[in-house]
Amino acid sequence: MAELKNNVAIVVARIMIVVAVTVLECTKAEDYVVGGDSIGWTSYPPGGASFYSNWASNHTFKVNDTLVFKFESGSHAVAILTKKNYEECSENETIESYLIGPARVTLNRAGRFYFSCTFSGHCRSGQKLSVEVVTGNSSSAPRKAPSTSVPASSSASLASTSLFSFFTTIAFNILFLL
Ligand SMILES: *[C@@H]1O[C@H](CO)[C@@H](O)[C@H](O)[C@H]1NC(C)=O
Ligand SMILES: *[C@@H]1O[C@H](CO)[C@@H](O)[C@H](O)[C@H]1NC(C)=O
Ligand SMILES: *[C@@H]1O[C@H](CO)[C@@H](O)[C@H](O)[C@H]1NC(C)=O
Ligand SMILES: *[C@@H]1O[C@H](CO)[C@@H](O)[C@H](O)[C@H]1NC(C)=O
Ligand SMILES: [Cu+2]
Repeated sequence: MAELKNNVAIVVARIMIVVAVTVLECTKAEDYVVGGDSIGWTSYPPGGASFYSNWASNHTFKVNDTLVFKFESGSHAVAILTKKNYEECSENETIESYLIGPARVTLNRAGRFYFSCTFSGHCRSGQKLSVEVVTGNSSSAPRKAPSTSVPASSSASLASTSLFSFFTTIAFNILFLL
């Protein structure tokens, strides 16, 4: 009987390790296509300047997630600006700029980022985006409900989630049998 309990304890410990690894995988960095796949990064987005802030409010961005700006090189660009220059659409004063589309920008710190197109007039017509980035831990970064613009690795997260419930169910069944 003692031996059986030991064996069960080992199995439960193994399951707990698998569950822990699965949970860690759920917090790995994701790619977000700015504005969604069909609109992308463009001047005159539908609804004007509120379009990209609405898009941003549909997501929770964590440190090391990547924004993918989809645009045609030579027609648009993307730059990181200061708050002041973002608000005033002074897109000629950039911190960092990306001229080749699609541009991948990793959100490498927590806090707020300000982006705009650097082509004349595009910022004022609504091609600007500000995002708040949170430290990537589960207590501070609850995921929002999935929206139409699904992040690229969501199928992986879904698989992890079902794996998680699968192993949790097994763990509870074994504990119940004890
Ligand atoms: C944000 O999410 C809402 C509700 O899911 C959706 O109707 C809307 O189109 C989304 N907005 C953008 C810009 O993706
Ligand atoms: C982000 O990535 C860097 C480099 O890969 C790593 O050192 C850092 O720990 C990561 N930060 C988070 C919060 O995942
Ligand atoms: C950017 O443009 C503004 C006016 O639109 C001008 O005052 C400022 O000097 C320019 N800055 C640079 C670095 O060219
Ligand atoms: C997780 O979030 C808490 C509360 O927001 C914060 O105090 C803590 O430093 C975060 N941990 C990491 C590893 O980012
Ligand atoms: Cu542009």
